[in-house]
Amino acid sequence: MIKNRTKVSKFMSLLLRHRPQNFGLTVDKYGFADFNKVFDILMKKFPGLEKKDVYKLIENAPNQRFQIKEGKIRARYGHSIEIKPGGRSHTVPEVLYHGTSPKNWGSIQNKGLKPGKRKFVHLSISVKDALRVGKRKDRHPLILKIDAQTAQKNGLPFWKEEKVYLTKEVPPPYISVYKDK
Ligand code: HQG
Repeated sequence: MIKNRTKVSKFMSLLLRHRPQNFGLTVDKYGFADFNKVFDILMKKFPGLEKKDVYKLIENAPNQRFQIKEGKIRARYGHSIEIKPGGRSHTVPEVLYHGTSPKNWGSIQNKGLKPGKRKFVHLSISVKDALRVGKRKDRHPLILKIDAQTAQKNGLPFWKEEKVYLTKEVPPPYISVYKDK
């Protein structure tokens, strides 16, 4: 059993979302890498790590960061490397949410949501998830409501990765501040 689960998960994010090339790892256009190669790289950094630890870490992650399929592994979202999202544009719920720092609101109002260092804007399916994401940025995050269905009707593509929706950007007309009833 591994003790440093968070460290392993963070390192896997670095490997599969941001810097595969730094570790001699090749990923395909969807971001999939050979699981055994990833495991070899992980073992060098975390001696004693076993494959079952990695499987368990992936299965137990509440936000389904990684996917293992047919001997390959990928990060489902969060990339700064160029990847194609899996599958086609998905039908979206009427609204999606985005948790951010209140400091960003002025700029978001002007420019809309932009992917920043990542390749996609990340949207949540619930206020609860958006709060968790926003709390990474501010103790009292701002929750934004995204008029996703209208945006999709007007041609914006969305891709679903478990509980996260990805899109290229969200223009200001589809964004408002979420208010608790
Ligand atoms: C903000 C985590 C100013 C945006 C989470 C966000 C998520 C703007 C920040 C996933 C802006 C980028 C992604 C604009 C966007 N002006 N600020 N025009 N447009 N922003 O970390 O969405 O836990 O790259 O609001 O769970 O916070 O690692 O994106 O605050 O699903 O698995 O720019 O990462 O996943 O921050 O988080 P990030 P995010 P893991």
